[in-house]
Amino acid sequence: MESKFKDRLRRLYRMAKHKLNDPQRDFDVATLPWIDLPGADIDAFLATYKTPSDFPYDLKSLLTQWRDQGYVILEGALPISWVDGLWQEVETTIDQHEQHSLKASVYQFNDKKETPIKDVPKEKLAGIGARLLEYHNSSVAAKKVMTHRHIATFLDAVFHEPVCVLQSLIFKYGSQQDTHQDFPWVRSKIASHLAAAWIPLEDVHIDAGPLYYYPGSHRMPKFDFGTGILHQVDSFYSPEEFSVYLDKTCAKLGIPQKTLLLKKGDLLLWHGGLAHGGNRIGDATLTRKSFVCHYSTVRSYSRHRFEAPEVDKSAATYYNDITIYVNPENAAEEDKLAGGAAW
Ligand SMILES: O=C(O)CCC(=O)C(=O)O
Ligand SMILES: [Fe+2]
Repeated sequence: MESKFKDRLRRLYRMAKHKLNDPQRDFDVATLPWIDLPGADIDAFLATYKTPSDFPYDLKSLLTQWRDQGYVILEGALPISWVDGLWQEVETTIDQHEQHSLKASVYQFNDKKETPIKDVPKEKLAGIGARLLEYHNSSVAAKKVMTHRHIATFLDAVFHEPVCVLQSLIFKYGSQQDTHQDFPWVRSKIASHLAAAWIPLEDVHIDAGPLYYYPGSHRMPKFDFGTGILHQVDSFYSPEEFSVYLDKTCAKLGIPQKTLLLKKGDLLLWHGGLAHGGNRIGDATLTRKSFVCHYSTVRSYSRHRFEAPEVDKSAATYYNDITIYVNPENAAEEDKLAGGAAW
């Protein structure tokens, strides 16, 4: 009893200390992307912005939807041959996993501790709960898909400064992730410089655990982990409490949950503050092959996070003006899957 009381006191003391340190409670207005600033004027932006002539969507309505709803869907943006080619390459990579050091995280195998796929049994890699991490570093095909010119055009309009790839994940099955926003975890210097793409590598079935999202939730009041808006190892509140907060606050604000049922070739782009998650898998025989890509700006993410502290510039390649840093942890395998080079 006494020790419980002491624990409580200790927690209160730590919380008070954190409050005094004045942790970040919201995105910094000084570095917000223009479109997130109060009164963002899309017409004024478009008056001087040069939209590529082959961009097949109405940029004005996309930017308006991004500003107000925190996401856009680009239907039929990607060549089906690229999407199929990428998945075939992933299947072969899983099949020949002993030849690859790219990493995976697998539920109830190495939970959260990322392991080279050569050390993960094939059945685990190909099963529910597995995700391949930073696959794009090994694959030219993945690099091409994640920087497709329509994605590049939209991200360029949103950030209006040089964009880079921050992180990527490949899933064969639904993630079944609880509701979350990405910015507390997917981190770079400027928390608001974050966007993501959800790219289906097959048509999404309703029973395969589709992604869900809350339109407009990118503008809801931010959750305070007790250590500010970013999740830290010593945060007082857990990801589960964060998730409950998001679901409850969206319900209170009258924001309905939407389910994402995209077709191969389509993609969703979402704002780093949009609340989303993965539905439960209704039918465990159904796959939900997908490629999730996170982007930031070069200003916010100026070098690869795995780089040694003394290195201030990472080697990089450029696709449609998007910077992709070489993964310094696995540089020998950068672009080793080169099939996409012919596309
Ligand atoms: O694909 C999913 O179900 C969720 C992925 C996700 O939330 C993420 O990678 O940020
Ligand atoms: Fe996410």
